[in-house]
Amino acid sequence: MYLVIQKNVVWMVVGILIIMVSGCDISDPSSEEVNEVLDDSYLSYSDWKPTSIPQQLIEYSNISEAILANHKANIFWYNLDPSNVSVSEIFDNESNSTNVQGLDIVYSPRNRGFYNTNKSYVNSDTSWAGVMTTIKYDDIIGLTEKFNNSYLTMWVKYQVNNPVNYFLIEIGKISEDVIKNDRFDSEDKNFNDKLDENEDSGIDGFFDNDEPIFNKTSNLDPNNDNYSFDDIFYNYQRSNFQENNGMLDSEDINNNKRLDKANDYFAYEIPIDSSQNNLISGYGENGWFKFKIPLSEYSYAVGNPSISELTTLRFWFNGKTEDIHLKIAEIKFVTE
Ligand SMILES: [Ca+2]
Ligand SMILES: [Ca+2]
Ligand SMILES: [Ca+2]
Ligand SMILES: [Ca+2]
Repeated sequence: MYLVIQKNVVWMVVGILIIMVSGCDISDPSSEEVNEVLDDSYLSYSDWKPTSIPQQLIEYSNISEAILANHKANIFWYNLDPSNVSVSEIFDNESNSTNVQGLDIVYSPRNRGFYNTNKSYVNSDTSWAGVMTTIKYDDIIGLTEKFNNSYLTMWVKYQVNNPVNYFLIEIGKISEDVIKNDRFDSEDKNFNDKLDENEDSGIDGFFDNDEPIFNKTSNLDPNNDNYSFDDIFYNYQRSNFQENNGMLDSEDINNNKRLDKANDYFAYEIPIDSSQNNLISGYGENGWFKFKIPLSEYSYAVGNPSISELTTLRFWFNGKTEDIHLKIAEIKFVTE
């Protein structure tokens, strides 16, 4: 069992009972939504960034932050090129020729995550990894007044069948301190918002030679942050790594020029099972289904979240499972 899940199984049961009592309407959306044009907000891979260590993992595991950094597994995310999900694939409607840019997210716990310096990492029950993005203010206008009728909806398809697991979705204020040191780590040494020569080091600020415990035969990339992408086999495992990726990277994902360290958020445990799952509101074709997550029915809260400060959205995964691969065609906040 996974640590976070065990501690919160009571909440899950309560949550499921609430959903059962309130009645869960699983309908076939394909008849009513055939002409739907999917929203492509939040689907560009470049909007998603590495995440800080989830606060509840620190609290429940009784493992220090420094050690949990060594338990970070790999996660990678990408857009296949070009726009590769056709709306007709989901709704079985050949007349709808719209395409959207599907976002693939893969939790790969057998592999060591970036900025995890533990060369002898192996996957364990306390392996973890996640991604986060900033929530656009315009997308949640009106949500505060109608929080009880607000939802996060997502069109999802699993690329690997791995039904006996959960993942976490979190909404609120989430720490940007990815390299956990209470300092703002950035490649932008001279604060000019440009990637200058000798800045593309990864947010650790070191190129390989200067990373601690560098060894030119046995440890070429101690901080495990070197970007690579294999465009022959389309291996994306290291495509979000930051040293020599040609992009200016920093911990500041909301672009307010400082490190936000607060952790005040709502957490939702999402069962991966796509057949017996109260958070699924409908099914499309070809394995697609729609999550509809009631925002007021969170599994638990971390810190003191406020519905008027929903600034960050995080997905994270936990445990030593097989790879979990989500393909997402829409992420949307909805108020009814
Ligand atoms: Ca930091
Ligand atoms: Ca970079
Ligand atoms: Ca580096
Ligand atoms: Ca490196």
